[in-house]
Amino acid sequence: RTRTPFIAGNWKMHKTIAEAEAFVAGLLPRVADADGVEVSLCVPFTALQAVVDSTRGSRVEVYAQNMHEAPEGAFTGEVSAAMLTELDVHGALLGHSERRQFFGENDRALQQKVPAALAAGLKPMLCVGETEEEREAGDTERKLRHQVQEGLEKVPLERLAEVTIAYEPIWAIGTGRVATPDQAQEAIAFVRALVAGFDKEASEQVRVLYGGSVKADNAAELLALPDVDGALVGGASLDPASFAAIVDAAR
Ligand code: G2H
Repeated sequence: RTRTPFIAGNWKMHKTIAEAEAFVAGLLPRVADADGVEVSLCVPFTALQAVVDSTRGSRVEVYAQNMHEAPEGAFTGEVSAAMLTELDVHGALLGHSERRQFFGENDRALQQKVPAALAAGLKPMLCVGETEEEREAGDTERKLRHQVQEGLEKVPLERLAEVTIAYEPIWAIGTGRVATPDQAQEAIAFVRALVAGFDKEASEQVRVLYGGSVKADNAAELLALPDVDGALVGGASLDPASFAAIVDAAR
């Protein structure tokens, strides 16, 4: 394999500082030997500093779950890239389906957010995926094409390979309904082909993750697929033992 496997946990709106610190204490010994796997946690803003401090020197990188595209301004409730880099945060999850669904985040904002993150020194993880209705209507590829093309459009070509893309079919998120291996491979290969439309070489380097009800017992099968470079894990990332088991499956 030429691409480093990447397992990211997305805590969503879970964990106080105390709970986050207890999680890290449980996780670090369990992933100390996970050589060759990139591991990150997408953490609520309030616990970022604590998780950065408690994971320093480990293999675990820390991502925010959102970031505003502007450097500063009258955007009440939002957080800028500089506010994140000041805390030594490594990256930012961008365009998670819950942000799109509940907070009106759209492709136009993401077109700004992905390059803004890169320019500030944050690793962007762009989330894409179709709804159940879109899949049933045969619109999966059209939706993915739109989201990937908009999200990457303003990224300088020489930095394209630094973007991670998470393919999360919305019907598989938090539902226990994981995509079949065929569905995951097909959609992720399609996402990679879309990246090739910008730059062939970058498409071979970009990591594309699968997300949606990944658990310790289905991870190995998904991670063995040729185009699947890792997983974005929600529910199963809340417990250190189950998250570490998924990291283990990527080795
Ligand atoms: C999809 C995923 C992580 P879950 O949102 O982002 O969540 O693993 O709970 O389906």
